[in-house]
Amino acid sequence: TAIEETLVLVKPDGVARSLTGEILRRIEAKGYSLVDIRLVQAERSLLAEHYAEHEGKPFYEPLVEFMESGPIVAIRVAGNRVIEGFRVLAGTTDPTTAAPGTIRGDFGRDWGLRVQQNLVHGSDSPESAERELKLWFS
Ligand code: DAT
Ligand code: MG
Repeated sequence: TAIEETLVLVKPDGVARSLTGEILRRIEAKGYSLVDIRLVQAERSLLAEHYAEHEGKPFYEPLVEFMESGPIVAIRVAGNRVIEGFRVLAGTTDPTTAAPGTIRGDFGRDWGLRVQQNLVHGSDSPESAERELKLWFS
């Protein structure tokens, strides 16, 4: 086994739609552990660091504005290969085609209308997880 930690964010759309409990339920049902959790109104500086890899892309500005638009639930999650495993639970980036049974596939709404609004974030690698956990929990 390889016990890892990852950063999960319930984005403002997930919080506003009262899906936090459902998302936590899926994380716990999979056998992962909640290590820490907080409700955050994210500052632009935090979001700029969090999404540094996307700076300059056409969707960057709307993405950051959306992430500033309301509270986010940040969760430190631990488990065996949880970094990859949570991304499987989340489903692909575009909810329009995310598989049924995934968070984005079951609850995400048409991406064409609300490009950034795909309910959750999960770190994509051990390096990202370490960097992002420091940003959101320090
Ligand atoms: P993920 O969140 O699946 O890791 P990502 O890191 O590539 O995806 O992008 C971060 C967020 O930016 C994503 O959750 C939604 C938005 N996004 C990504 N690609 C996009 C695109 N081509 N058009 C609009 N928004 C996009
Ligand atoms: Mg990403």
